[in-house]
Amino acid sequence: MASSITFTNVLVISSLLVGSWFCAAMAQSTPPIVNGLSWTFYQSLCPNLESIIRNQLRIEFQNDIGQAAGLLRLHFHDCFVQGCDGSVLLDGSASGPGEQQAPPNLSLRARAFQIINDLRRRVHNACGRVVSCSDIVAIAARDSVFLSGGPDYDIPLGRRDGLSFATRNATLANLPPPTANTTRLLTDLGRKNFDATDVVALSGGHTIGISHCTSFTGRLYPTQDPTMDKTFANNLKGTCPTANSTNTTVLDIRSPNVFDNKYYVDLMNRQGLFTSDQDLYTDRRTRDIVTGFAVNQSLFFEKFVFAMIKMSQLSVLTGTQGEIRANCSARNTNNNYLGSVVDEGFEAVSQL
Ligand code: HEM
Ligand SMILES: *[C@@H]1O[C@H](CO)[C@@H](O)[C@H](O)[C@H]1NC(C)=O
Ligand SMILES: *[C@@H]1O[C@H](CO)[C@@H](O)[C@H](O)[C@H]1NC(C)=O
Ligand SMILES: *[C@@H]1O[C@H](CO)[C@@H](O)[C@H](O)[C@H]1NC(C)=O
Ligand SMILES: *[C@@H]1O[C@H](CO)[C@@H](O)[C@H](O)[C@H]1NC(C)=O
Ligand SMILES: *[C@@H]1O[C@H](CO)[C@@H](O)[C@H](O)[C@H]1NC(C)=O
Ligand SMILES: *[C@@H]1O[C@H](CO)[C@@H](O)[C@H](O)[C@H]1NC(C)=O
Ligand SMILES: CC(=O)N[C@H]1CO[C@H](CO)[C@@H](O)[C@@H]1O
Repeated sequence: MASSITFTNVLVISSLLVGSWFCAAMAQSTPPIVNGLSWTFYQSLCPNLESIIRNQLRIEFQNDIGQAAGLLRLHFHDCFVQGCDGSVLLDGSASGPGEQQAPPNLSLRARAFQIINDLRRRVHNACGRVVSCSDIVAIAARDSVFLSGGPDYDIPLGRRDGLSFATRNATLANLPPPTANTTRLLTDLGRKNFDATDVVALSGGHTIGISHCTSFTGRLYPTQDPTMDKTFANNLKGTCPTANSTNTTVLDIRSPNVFDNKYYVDLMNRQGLFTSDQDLYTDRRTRDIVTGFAVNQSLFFEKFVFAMIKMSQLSVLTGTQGEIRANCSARNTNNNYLGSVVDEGFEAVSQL
């Protein structure tokens, strides 16, 4: 695939500029790429990697489009805690509590983990054990955006899988809670080098997917958050009759399964679900950015792609760091590694 942002308006410009479009698009819309990652990393190692993943996800999403949201959130959690190193995938049950056992992770979808392992099996069957689980998560998140109606774009590849769990404390420290206000988001994400535009754009991930009642009933009980639209609040009380209800609701009431800019329209109508969402419109530092995205979807897509490529490179392992896991749920050293390779019919493995 060509290395450029390919949503409509940029695509038109790129195709006109032929020879020089690559640099033009890169300079405009792409954050710096860290050493060790590249746009063509698997070109010879696994040329069909991206089509294998996209084709399989098309099938998954025809069956359940909700999984797109699960995969997008998985990538966010992976990257924010200890870097995009696949550590969120490690099954903690055998080796003690990891990211999976920490509260913010409890609502990650079990099916998202299964889909990643299934994609890993397909990719490794085609190419051998050359593609990392962290790259598979990054590609799956990108495809989830596109297959839900969002922009298509390239991401740099070459991440390696981490060898260690993130601690419960590291998870809590790195994932802001839904009760966070804009000050907290700007501070927390600012430490990871995201600016206000990035923060508002990344929050637009909430244009798809669902939430459990407990993530927002603090805004309903015992007292109703006055910034919340009254009708919206009453409907939410129907969905969540008590603060501890186990029910779920959609994050974007206007178009819950479509990756579009309606999330920002929700915020302008005081129908954001979390404090962390709604306060982006209340706070003067981010309000105009919200409005800008609400009135111009192309602008949102452009800033979202920029911020996602940035997020997808947080503290990545590259080169000979880490490993390429044979099973996304476990470190290779915790596996009967040769056994699993023989089971899947490989003869040789190029990287250990
Ligand atoms: C900025 C701070 C963020 C906070 C405080 C936050 C918080 C949350 C919470 C509390 C949920 C619902 C969990 C539940 O109760 O089931 C959620 C869901 C979700 N978040 Fe975020 N999030 C943030 C940023 C992001 C980012 C950067 C992305 C991706 C770009 C993202 C994508 C999603 C998606 C897609 C869902 C729905 C998941 C599903 O349907 O399974 N979030 N988020
Ligand atoms: C984790 O955080 C808790 C509360 O902040 C603290 O008591 C505990 O010592 C921390 N654990 C580790 C391993 O840092
Ligand atoms: C934002 O939240 C922080 C705690 O994270 C709090 O100290 C601060 O007062 C809040 N700011 C506003 C304007 O509510
Ligand atoms: C869950 O939410 C739906 C839709 O709002 C509502 O009809 C249903 O009664 C709720 N279920 C429970 C157990 O509260
Ligand atoms: C949920 O909250 C209600 C009151 O708000 C309480 O009566 C009930 O015991 C709680 N249930 C659980 C499982 O905590
Ligand atoms: C919307 O944003 C795009 C992308 O930045 C920009 O090219 C376009 O001029 C904007 N449209 C309007 C009507 O402002
Ligand atoms: C992958 O690792 C997990 C965690 O150790 C284990 O439960 C699972 O059976 C493994 N899967 C395969 C196919 O070996
Ligand atoms: C409680 C819960 O949903 N935990 C999830 C955390 O991650 C594991 C990964 O194996 C999922 O299976 C769980 O569903």
